[in-house]
Amino acid sequence: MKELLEHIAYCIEYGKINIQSPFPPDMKGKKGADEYTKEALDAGVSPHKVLTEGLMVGMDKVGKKFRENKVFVPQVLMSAKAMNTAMEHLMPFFTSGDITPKGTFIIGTVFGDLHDIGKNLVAMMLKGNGWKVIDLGMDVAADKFLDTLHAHPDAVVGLSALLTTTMSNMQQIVERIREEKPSTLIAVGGAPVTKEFCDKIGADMYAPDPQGLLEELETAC
Ligand code: B1M
Repeated sequence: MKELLEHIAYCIEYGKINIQSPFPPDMKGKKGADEYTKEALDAGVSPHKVLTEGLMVGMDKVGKKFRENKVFVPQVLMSAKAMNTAMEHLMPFFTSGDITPKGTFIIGTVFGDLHDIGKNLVAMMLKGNGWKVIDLGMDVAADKFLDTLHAHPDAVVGLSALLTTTMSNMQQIVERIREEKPSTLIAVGGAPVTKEFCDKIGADMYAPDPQGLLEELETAC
């Protein structure tokens, strides 16, 4: 089991998506994050373990190398693709049997920001906990959040940002929502975001991770 988790982390770290993927060249023809994730789940490894002790471990390593300029955007993109592909296998395990949704949650990564792995994870966990999730993707403008909100007036809005430079775009979106639909509950999150920042821009909830967000929603809704 430990070996499978190590394989998963390694495939994320080096951006090996699946057996067909020719990247990285020295892993050509070998299994990737796709196959190892499926194998681990089939072998009874818990989805939570696959996520935290396999996928996230690999992504943490990429993050450190990226910061130190030891890998560059194309390699990180391959890691992201491998991570998103592997996460597809986790989805059914996080899907609850609830028929009546707890509410509607509109989520997106704010405009200017192309990081979607964390946002996808949050969306997956919310779905698994009985929320109807409308995922607007990444690089999402205020207008798109508002159009969707007008179509789903009782929805909670969740904004994700991974860059210190795009955090300020959260503020613009919050301001627009407050102008047009002041009673909307707004949650913010993403690595550089803090509770202080949340309060400063007038959002309602901050959570460092999906579990924290679920707890905040439990209290607020
Ligand atoms: Co980028 N990147 N990146 N990157 N990237 C970071 C974020 C960075 C910290 C790397 C570094 O320098 N160490 C750095 C940001 C520095 C800063 O602003 N302080 C950075 C940079 C600089 C950049 C570029 C500017 C690089 C360049 O072009 N020179 C560029 C910007 C592009 C853009 O967005 N306009 C860029 C590009 C990219 C890629 C496209 C190559 C790729 C993204 C691919 C994709 O997402 N599809 C990428 C990646 C993968 C990363 C790192 C390596 C990993 C991010 C990630 O997915 N983490 C990252 C370094 C790192 O984080 N160690 C880095 C895993 C994910 C599960 O965690 O997203 O934090 P996270 O989500 C968590 C929580 O934050 C929380 O829950 C999730 C699960 O626990 N959460 C929420 C997230 N959203 C939430 C919303 C909520 C609640 C909780 O409520 C609504």
